[in-house]
Amino acid sequence: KIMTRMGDQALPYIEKGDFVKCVHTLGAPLQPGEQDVKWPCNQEKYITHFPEERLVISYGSGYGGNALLGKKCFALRIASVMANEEGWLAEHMLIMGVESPEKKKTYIAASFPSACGKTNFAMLIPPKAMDGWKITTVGDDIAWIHKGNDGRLYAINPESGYFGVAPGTNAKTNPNAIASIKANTIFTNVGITPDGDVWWEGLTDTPPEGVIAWNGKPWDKTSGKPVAHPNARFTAPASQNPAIDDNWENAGGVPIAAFIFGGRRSTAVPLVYQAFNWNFGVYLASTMGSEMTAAAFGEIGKTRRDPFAMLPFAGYHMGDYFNHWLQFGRTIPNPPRIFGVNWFRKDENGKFVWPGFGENMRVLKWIVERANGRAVSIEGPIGWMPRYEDIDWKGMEGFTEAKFHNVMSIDRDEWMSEILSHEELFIKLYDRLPKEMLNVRDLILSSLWRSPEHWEI
Ligand code: TSX
Ligand code: MN
Repeated sequence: KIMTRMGDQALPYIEKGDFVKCVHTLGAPLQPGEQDVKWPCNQEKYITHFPEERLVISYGSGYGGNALLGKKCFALRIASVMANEEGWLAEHMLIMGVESPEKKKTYIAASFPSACGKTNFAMLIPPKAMDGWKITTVGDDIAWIHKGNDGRLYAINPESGYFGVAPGTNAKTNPNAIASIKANTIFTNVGITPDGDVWWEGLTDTPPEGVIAWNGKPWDKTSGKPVAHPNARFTAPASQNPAIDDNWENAGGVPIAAFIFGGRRSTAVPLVYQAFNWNFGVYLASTMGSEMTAAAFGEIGKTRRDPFAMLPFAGYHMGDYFNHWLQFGRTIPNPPRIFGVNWFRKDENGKFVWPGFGENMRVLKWIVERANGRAVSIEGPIGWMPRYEDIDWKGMEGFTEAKFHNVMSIDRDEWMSEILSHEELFIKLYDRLPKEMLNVRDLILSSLWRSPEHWEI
């Protein structure tokens, strides 16, 4: 009821038969004694999708992503198939409004793989020095995007709540999320304090005494084990977000001026760049990758390619999905601009160079100005890039031009390995890969060789 609009609003559609049938069961309960075996949940689970029948059957998992069938199962996997057939987009994207001091609002949709802080970004609070700039949230996870009669793209958030990762969420990293979970919220796999409150890693600087860990056992501080499961979640009504956008429930959607794609990359990918055009943007999003921070998806530190952050959520072949994006672009005369961002580049000592969080507003300001046809940029090897003086540094003068070069430089050797790694993705998708991907790859390689070996803005 928190995550989706249900009841009276849905009944007329169900009466018409115009709906996606979904059934979920946890399956057989654990037998006495089984709680203590290796797995804290059922080992046998089947999250099955039948796109042709518009049907989902989910068995054996209580995890929100597998049990809230309106979310990943319907709104992304089934909906992406419907979107491909019907000419729209169902995307793993947040939607935000960016309001300028002149009160002009620009809407942006952004896509990041897991562990990049998507919910934090969707609720960003600009730094004090950037007086007059304001971020409003339309959604933090899913966007359904269609063409408007005016040729622009309009996005809605099909959800009504936030199913966000709890660990790391606090009053500094995301004050709006903390405000959103003050009441009417379900917490899963978090720690519980003696007074019945919740706690997780990063919520406060020092853990309280006498906490029960996520697995129901008293937490031993010295064990090195976390109180909350690393994937512990809050489920909170979006209406409780102080930064909720006025149009967040507008069924017509909000007009999208730009798409942002980002990943967690310690090298190679610069802080921000703008794709030369729609096709370059589709390439950028298709080859998006993120370095693993948890063992869940493979080797820690290794870049995992996650095209459009849709790898686990596209309901059909990823090559056809790229082609759908390319075809979609052919039908819009003035498509949204496409940008790549990376908040996670590290210096030679392994330290993050960019402070991130609220300071990302400076990058957003440049993006918004570019999308609105203003702001200067330079033709870099992989896209348009801001010069130091094209970014608003008010209140952040300590971030020197040298540091800016450090997060913006493009190294030919690094990018040649990068392109080879794109190739590894492309050969997996060979039988359905659009020819544009290989053409754009060649054009990027060609401009890498047109630029100095270590290109600095
Ligand atoms: O959410 C993050 N964002 C986006 C915020 C709007 N995180 C957290 C990621 C885990 C989910 C970030 N972490 C971001 C970021 O922009 N950047 C970083 C990396 C970073 C971490 C800590 C610092 C700086 C950068 N701390 C200090 O500089 C003191
Ligand atoms: Mn998601």
